[in-house]
Amino acid sequence: MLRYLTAGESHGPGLVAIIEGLPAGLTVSRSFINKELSRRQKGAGRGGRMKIEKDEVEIISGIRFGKTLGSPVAVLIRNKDWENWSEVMSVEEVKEKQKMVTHPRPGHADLAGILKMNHDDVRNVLERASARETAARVASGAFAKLLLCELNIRIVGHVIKIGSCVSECKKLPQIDDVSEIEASPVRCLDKKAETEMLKEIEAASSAKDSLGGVFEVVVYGCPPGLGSYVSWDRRLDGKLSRVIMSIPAIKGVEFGNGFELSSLFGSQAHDEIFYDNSRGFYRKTNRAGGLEGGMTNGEPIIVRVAMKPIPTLGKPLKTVDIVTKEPALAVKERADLCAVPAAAVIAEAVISFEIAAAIVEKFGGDSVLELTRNYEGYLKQIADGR
Ligand code: EPS
Repeated sequence: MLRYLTAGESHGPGLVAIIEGLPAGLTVSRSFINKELSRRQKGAGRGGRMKIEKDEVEIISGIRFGKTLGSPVAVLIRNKDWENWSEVMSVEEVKEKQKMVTHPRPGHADLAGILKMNHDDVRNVLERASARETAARVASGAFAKLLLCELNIRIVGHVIKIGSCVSECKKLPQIDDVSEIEASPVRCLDKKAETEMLKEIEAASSAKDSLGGVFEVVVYGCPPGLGSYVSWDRRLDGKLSRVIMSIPAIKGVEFGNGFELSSLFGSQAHDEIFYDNSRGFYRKTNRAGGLEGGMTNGEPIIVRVAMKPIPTLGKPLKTVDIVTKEPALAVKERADLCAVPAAAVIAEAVISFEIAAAIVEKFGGDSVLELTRNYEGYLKQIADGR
C-alpha cells in the first residue's frame, strides 16, 4: 500500500510529508523534486508569498545513496516566511497577546472550521486550510512521478480556461508539448488565449478581485486494468475524483467528455472496440477518458477540473464578526489572485500518486526490480493474448 500524510501550517516553521510504501531501489533525484516544487510556485496571478519562498525539500529519511530503502520517506519544506511569523505562530506561549482574526472569509474554511473546532481565532483554521499545504503534496507526488517514469507512464497538465478566456486549442496535449506549456505563464498552449488570460488577470488585479478556471490533465501509458470494478471503493475514477476534489478551491471534475456525454445517445457516447495484431485492442475515440468500469482501459486518462476563484479578496465580501456577531467585511489576508496554473501542477502530483498507488496495489513488490518484473509479466500476458 502506497500512502502519504502531510503536516504543517502556512506560516509555521515548515511543511512535512511522510510517504510510506515506495518500493526499495527507486532512484530519487532531489533536484527533480525541487523542480516540481518550483513549477507549483509559478504562474501569473500568484501572490506576494511566492516571492518570499523558494520551496526545496530536505530529505529526512528513507533514502540512501540516491535510492529508496523501502522505509518511510520523510521530507521537510521549510517556510522562509516563518521568521516573520514566529510570534503570531509561536509554538510556545507568548507574552504579548496576538491579534485575532474574527472576520471569516466566505468561500474559505474559516467559518465552518472555527465552529467545528471550537476555535475563537480564524487563524487557527486558515493556517492549515491554506493551499500552502499543497507544496507537501507536490513533493509526495514527485516521488510517485519517479516511480511512474520507470514504467514509462507520463503525465501532462495544462490550463484551458481562466475567468472567461477559453483556449481554442482542441488537440490533446502531448508529452512533447511540455516545454511549451512550461514556458507559458498561464500553462496554456493557445498563445491568443494566453494573452487574453493575462489581460483578464491584470483586470482582476486592478479590481482587487480573483479568478478561477479550468485545467486538464492527461496521463499516457497506463496499462488496462488499474483500479477495479469488483467493489465500489476500488474504482479508480472514484479514487482520482477524491484526490482531485481534495485540492483547495476545486469544485468540479469530469473524465473524458464528462458532462457532455449526458446529452448524447448511447450510440454516440461510447468508444467502439477495434483489434489489430500489432496494437491489440484499441479505440478510435476516447470519450470515456481512459476509464471504464472503474478501471483504466489502456487509452490516455483525461481529466478536466474546475477551480473556483480564490476566496481571499482585496475587495472583501460581507461577513459577520464571530465575537460581536455584527456585520463586517472579510479579513484581507495576502493571497493569490489566480492559482489555476499552480492547481494544474498540484493535480498532476495527486493524480500521479493515486496511479502509483494503484500500480503498487496491482503489481506489489518490495523492490523496484520485483515490481517491474511483475509489471512486465502482465504486459506480456496481455500481448500474448493477441
Ligand atoms: C500559498 C501560500 C499562501 C497563499 C496561498 C497559497 O501564502 P500566504 O497566505 O502567506 O500569502 O498565498 O493560499 C491561498 C490562496 C489560500 O486561499 O489559502 C502557497 O504556497 O501555495
